[in-house]
Amino acid sequence: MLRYWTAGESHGKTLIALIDGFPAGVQLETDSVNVELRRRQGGYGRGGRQRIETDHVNILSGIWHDTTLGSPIALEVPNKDYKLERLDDLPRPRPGHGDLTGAVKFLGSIRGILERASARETAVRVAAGAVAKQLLREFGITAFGYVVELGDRKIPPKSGTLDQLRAERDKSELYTLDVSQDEELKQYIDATGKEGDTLGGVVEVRVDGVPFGLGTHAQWDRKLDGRLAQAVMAVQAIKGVEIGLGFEAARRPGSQVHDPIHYDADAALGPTLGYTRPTNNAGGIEAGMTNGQPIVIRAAKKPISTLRKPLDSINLDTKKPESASYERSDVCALSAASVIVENVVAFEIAAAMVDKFGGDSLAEMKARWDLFHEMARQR
Ligand code: EPS
Repeated sequence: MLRYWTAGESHGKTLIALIDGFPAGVQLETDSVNVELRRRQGGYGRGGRQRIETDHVNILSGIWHDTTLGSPIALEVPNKDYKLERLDDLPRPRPGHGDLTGAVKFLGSIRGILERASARETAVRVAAGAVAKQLLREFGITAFGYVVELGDRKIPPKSGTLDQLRAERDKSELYTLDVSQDEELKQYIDATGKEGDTLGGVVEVRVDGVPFGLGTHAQWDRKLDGRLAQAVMAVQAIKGVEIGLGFEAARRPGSQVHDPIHYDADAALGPTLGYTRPTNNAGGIEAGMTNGQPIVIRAAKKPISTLRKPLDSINLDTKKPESASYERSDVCALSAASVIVENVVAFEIAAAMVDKFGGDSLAEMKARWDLFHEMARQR
């Protein structure tokens, strides 16, 4: 079973991820993890913290000569802005954050909640996902995330090869698939920031090269769509998750939702095993199992909860009405969310791969992958 936990506070010494159940024999490149970490720090609309940090990973255990051992992998992303002991508590809970509920639930301070609830923690989730991607790469599986809506603006994904789309996204300061909209979107973010307000949006992740049969219909907590939804919903500020058509499927008759099944012997060596589908409204998952089509998953991110023009709140000590506290924050962290969701999705796909093909070593996984494909093509 491949899984991970994280530890660390936003202004504590360091962020930690502990990955357990990662197969032996995978070459790990630190640089590929660092590229993802720097992408997470980018995107237009970020605040002051990203000018302080230059995120990088230290791999503390689980490798020898840059190759995984099958033992737990501890990852660290240190915080340059380490100042927790010098920070005061916040008196007035900020609506939308965990400030009020956390302070009451844990009978403690707001600071003690916000430091852990902060989206800073996603740095180390991205690091864990970037390690998982290096296992997926061995099987030709890629996860690719981009922004499709920003506030009330839509930036529909374009068609093209994965390389073309990646090149377009990497040109865009917003991580969309249409760089020509950047200037207008930047002005929208600037205008919103000037008002003391913030913006959210929708990100989409596409996973290509996924084999048949990850996840299972047989038990609810091993259905892959459920696992993906949990991982994505658990990203800070995510309020909705859709797979394939998602909510739109509820508005159409069945004939315009379900993907017809065809067979094309020429495609039998690819992920579809030849069972081609003219549409992919299911987003690559039927009955909790992958069907050889790309997985398509979207996440709705609410606007950042810290507002420079604060909402009504109370003073938690006096209970008297006061405006919410303000701490340095971002106007829009949607581009970062596309990187985070891409990486948490990658981790879940890697976990499902380990479930299906065994997790002791890469060599054994590859042998079982080959055997399964050979048997499945004869089914
Ligand atoms: C973040 C770091 C944080 C925030 C942001 C995300 O750093 P600081 O609090 O020092 O400015 O900028 O967190 C939030 C917006 C949030 O709501 O938690 C990061 O590295 O992503």
